[in-house]
Amino acid sequence: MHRDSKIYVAGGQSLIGAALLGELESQGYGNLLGKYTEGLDLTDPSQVDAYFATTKPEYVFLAAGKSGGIEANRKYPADLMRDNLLTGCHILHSAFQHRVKKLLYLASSCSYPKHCPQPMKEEYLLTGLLEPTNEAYALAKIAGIKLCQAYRRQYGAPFLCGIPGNTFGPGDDFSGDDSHVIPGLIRRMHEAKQKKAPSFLIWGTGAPRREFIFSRDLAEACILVMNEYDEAEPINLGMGSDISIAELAMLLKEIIGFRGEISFDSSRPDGMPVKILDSGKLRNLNWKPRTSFRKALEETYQSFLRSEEKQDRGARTEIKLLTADRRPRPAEGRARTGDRRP
Ligand code: GFB
Repeated sequence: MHRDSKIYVAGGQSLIGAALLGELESQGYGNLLGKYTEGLDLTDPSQVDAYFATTKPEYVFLAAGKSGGIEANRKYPADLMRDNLLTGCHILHSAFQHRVKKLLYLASSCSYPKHCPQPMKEEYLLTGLLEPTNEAYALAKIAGIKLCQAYRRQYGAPFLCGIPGNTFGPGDDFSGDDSHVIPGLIRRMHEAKQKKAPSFLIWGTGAPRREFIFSRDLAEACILVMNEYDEAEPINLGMGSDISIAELAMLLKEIIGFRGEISFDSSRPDGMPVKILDSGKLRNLNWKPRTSFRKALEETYQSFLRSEEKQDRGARTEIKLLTADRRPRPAEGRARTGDRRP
């Protein structure tokens, strides 16, 4: 990519998409698309094609498609699968039709089998059954990988696939129940701190291990891959270290300042027992994460606090406006008087 190349980040409002736009901008790429595309429905092929025809992007990062944590995957498997299948399908086809120079499709580490040897190498994809809690979403992501490879094989399309670890960062979905573990724990633990709750319940046993990657570091890795990698085989995008959910909860407890006890709700599912990527190929491109895990968690917590403050301010303004609405306004009085005039 050149600094003036036209680059489209599909899913620019998603956690990874927004981080990509931010990182591209800070590296001096100035011709970016995807920041303001709220009206565009990526599950509609005609809208996607019209967008490509009008904007003519040269490079595409495909970070679109709904995602969510273990509970969202339990509640909405159809929505997650359909959205990711359609989005992937239409963007890949339009990118092929409009001859983009390169496209990087972002899959997910849940595409690997439930009982995969660890760390997971790219060649272990499709060597075993998937984790049931995210099977629908994972199948859609695998279909995306396979579709990229099929376009490459049949038409020589310059499509790449990256497989990120569990991503987190500022601007994450902190909604609580449907979020991934880091933003979900941040919200729930912060609320427990505010209520001075004596204890806090972690979902599952706390034993599963996850490899997390900070969204800004991931964005940097994606840009490097776009510039330096050109193989049909996917490339893992991981930090290289992992942590148990129980250890993660203790770290967040310290950062958030929650003083109660931590306990575990083992009636809830654990999901995959371990998910650690072998990111040797990425290391060979000379990539290393810049941000320490603790600093990345702190930055994410600060972003949560800012978003809460913004919401509180919004709610206060709304209350003020409602109260003001109920007061008789001089203008209204004048209008009424005026109305009575002949
Ligand atoms: O991040 P997470 O929702 O998804 O959960 P997965 C990771 C682990 O944290 C699971 C536990 O063992 C959860 O049971 N956990 C503990 C919590 N407390 C909480 C909490 O408050 N919220 C959440 N969300 N989890 C997802 C897939 O799997 O990984 C998606 O479901 C996606 O499809 C994503 O691929 C990367 O890592 O288990």
